Amino acid sequence: MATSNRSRARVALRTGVASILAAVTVAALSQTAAAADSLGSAAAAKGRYFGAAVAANHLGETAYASTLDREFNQVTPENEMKWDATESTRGSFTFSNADQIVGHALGKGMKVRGHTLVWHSQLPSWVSGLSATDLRSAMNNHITQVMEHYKGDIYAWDVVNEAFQDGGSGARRSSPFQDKLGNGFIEEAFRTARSVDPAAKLCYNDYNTDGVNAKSNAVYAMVKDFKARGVPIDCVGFQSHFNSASPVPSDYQANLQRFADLGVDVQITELDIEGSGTAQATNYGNVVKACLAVSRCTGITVWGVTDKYSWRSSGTPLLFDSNYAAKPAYSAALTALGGSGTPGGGDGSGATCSVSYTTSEAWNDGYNGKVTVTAGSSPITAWSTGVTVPAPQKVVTTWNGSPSWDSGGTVMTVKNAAYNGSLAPGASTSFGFTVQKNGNGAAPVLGACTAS
Ligand code: G2I
Repeated sequence: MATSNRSRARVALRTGVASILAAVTVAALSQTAAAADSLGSAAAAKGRYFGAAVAANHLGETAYASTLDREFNQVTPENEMKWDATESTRGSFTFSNADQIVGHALGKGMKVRGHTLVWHSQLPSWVSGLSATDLRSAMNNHITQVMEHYKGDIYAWDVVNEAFQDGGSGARRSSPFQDKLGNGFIEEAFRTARSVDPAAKLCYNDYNTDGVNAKSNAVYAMVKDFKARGVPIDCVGFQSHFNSASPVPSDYQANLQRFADLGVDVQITELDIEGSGTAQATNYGNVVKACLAVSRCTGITVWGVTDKYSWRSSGTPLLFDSNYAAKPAYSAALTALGGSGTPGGGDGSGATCSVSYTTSEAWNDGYNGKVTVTAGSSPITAWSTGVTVPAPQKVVTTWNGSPSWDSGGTVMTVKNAAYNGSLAPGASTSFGFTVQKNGNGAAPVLGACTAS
């Protein structure tokens, strides 16, 4: 809240100082500053959610959890609900990692999408060894046990994932389910799912179905048939993993619309777009606009919080870089949603920094600490961070930074010196300080780094 107020004050200050700005521009700026300032809140204002795939093992990382909690209002467990994670041994169910994600999400008021009940991948080997009769009962039991466990907690399930082949055939993909149970396995999975949790939305989810093509035509025909025959299906997920070989199709919106016209909701379920800068930002903006243009497109999920942990990290396909700095793609997505385009109501510059600590020297009753300050993906002109030394330690001197202390000399805020505030994206500088231990050898604790 304090940061946000300070940021708004900075925006207001700049607005006032720039007396050459026409009145109409001033009005536009103040409107921008007051707009929704997270992906989730901006999407909610449009009656939609904006979510991210989440991995349980990163929830303990402060920057990961705080970015998730600040920006998103829906989560999809990235791997934790898959068959190999929940039933690696037949009849023995493990929910601890998925429970961690669901607990976190529900505690923050986020929706959870269940991913996924029946999929050929991440399938334990015992499943592929079963006879048809046995496989049918194992599939229905898996759906039943997992859905029972999460009954009431999951707004939508990817009941069946990726059951169609790539390419022009429009055929079903070979899998233990397809090969032994035939086409009817999808219908059976949906009927079982409905009987277990009638309140959950039941979705079919796939990739390379984002535009009109042979594969999406085959899915379309299946959904049309399901609706005609009363097979329970509520939604279709379009994964939307894009890169230069598989760009955002020009008929993306039209394709979403034709499915919506069958009487199902549509969702963008695993969005990531490889690239960087303006090109990536334009693509993200266009995807968001396509969803907003289709009234039954009820939400967008990006496939990860940060490039740092993306399944294709080297393609930097997400909205936050590996230092959790918001990328131009973030601003484009937020702006398309009608938000301010700046993370957490930031100052609009995109300036961020991170800090790390090392002890450079230590002796009997003292040590020299070194803090490295690194700019995020935008250039910065000033930085500031907190350093707390554990009492009764006392900071006796600092260099390469401009400190202010509390009265006890244990908490200081260090701002850049006149000569080391400006850093290029990703560049680092450091400052140092000498501490008198006074009998306590514990290391100092750093506060968050803020930049402008
Ligand atoms: O491949 C991208 C996605 C395509 N649609 C379905 C999604 O469920 C799928 O997600 C990815 C996860 O993002 C990866 O994290 O599914 C992959 C597996 O098919 C996941 O990768 C696996 C690795 O292959 C394993 O080695 C690893 O143990 O992640 C596991 C957990 O980290």
